Amino acid sequence: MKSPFYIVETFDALKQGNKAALGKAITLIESTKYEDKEMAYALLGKCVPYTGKSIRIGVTGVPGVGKSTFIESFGKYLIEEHGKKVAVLAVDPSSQRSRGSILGDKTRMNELAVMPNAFIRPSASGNSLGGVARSTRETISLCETAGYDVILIETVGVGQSETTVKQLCDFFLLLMLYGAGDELQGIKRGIMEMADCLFINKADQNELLAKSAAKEYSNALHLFPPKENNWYPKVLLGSGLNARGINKVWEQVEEYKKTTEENQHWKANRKAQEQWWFKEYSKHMLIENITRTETWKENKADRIKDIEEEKLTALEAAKALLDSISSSFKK
Ligand SMILES: Nc1nc2c(ncn2[C@@H]2O[C@H](COP(=O)(O)OP(=O)(O)O)[C@@H](O)[C@H]2O)c(=O)[nH]1
Ligand SMILES: [Mg+2]
Repeated sequence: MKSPFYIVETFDALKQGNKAALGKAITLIESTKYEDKEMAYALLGKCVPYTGKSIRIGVTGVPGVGKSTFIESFGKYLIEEHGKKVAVLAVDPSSQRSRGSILGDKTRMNELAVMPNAFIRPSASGNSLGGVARSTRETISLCETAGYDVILIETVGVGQSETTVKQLCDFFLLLMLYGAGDELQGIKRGIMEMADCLFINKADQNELLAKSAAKEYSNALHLFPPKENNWYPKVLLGSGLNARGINKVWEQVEEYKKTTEENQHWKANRKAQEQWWFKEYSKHMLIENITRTETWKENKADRIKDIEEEKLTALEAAKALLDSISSSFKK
């Protein structure tokens, strides 16, 4: 049981940018224990006035494209050249199973990890993307309260995760590989359409090929309908490994912020995200609150037996289970 002063103490330490407190606070909001929830909500409530001030950048692309390497260089650049405080978070539910990519990410960000103005947190615990993304969103609030002004969110580019991660960030950066002839394959049209900037990575290996890929992608982007926010994504090329071209990426981020602040889209996007998360949270809370009741647990066990004994079909059993919950509400 945590002391009643826990929230106040943690919050004060957070505001002073204490990394150990930030780490502990994240562990609290990631906890799936019911008794930790109230504390987590209380802490997040205190953070509200201090959140929203950072730039949240999603970095996506297929495994091996060089996201972690890019983030290491980019993070160092932002700290050293722009005096930023940089937090790195990962949204990758698959890493929970192997634990491999957590270690991988850690070792690839060795230099960034030891910088006083950097904070790196690997993927949250949680067995679904929804769970990971929810706690990542709350982690962003905690990082902002601790004074981090650029948040980099690494995510694997495998389709479904992009849609959710898009709801976490202001700017979406897609890292791309190039190869002979198949430039437009391997990455889904929908993901390209969501990107605010494309970065052809590993240009240090074959500059010519990288350049021709950049041209092709650039042509492809022109075929997409113009975005509501009046932003035209650019295709850049460079090397995360050699920190080449990363300054251009930052220029794009700043220009994006300026453009969308002027046309009100920056705020509109954050507001739309707030609505999206409201739906996501309420759906989750509904499920969580109902499935932890005894009525649910008992009835569920009975219905499973009914299916096993071929008394009910799956659909009938599900309906009966829901009916039992509804009638318990009426009592
Ligand atoms: N030549 C070259 N190799 C790179 C570059 N960026 C990353 N790599 C290498 O590509 C591999 C995968 O990088 P990593 O950052 O872990 O990719 P991630 O899976 O997208 O996070 C590693 O062996 C890196 O050293 C780059 O800009 N140039
Ligand atoms: Mg990685």
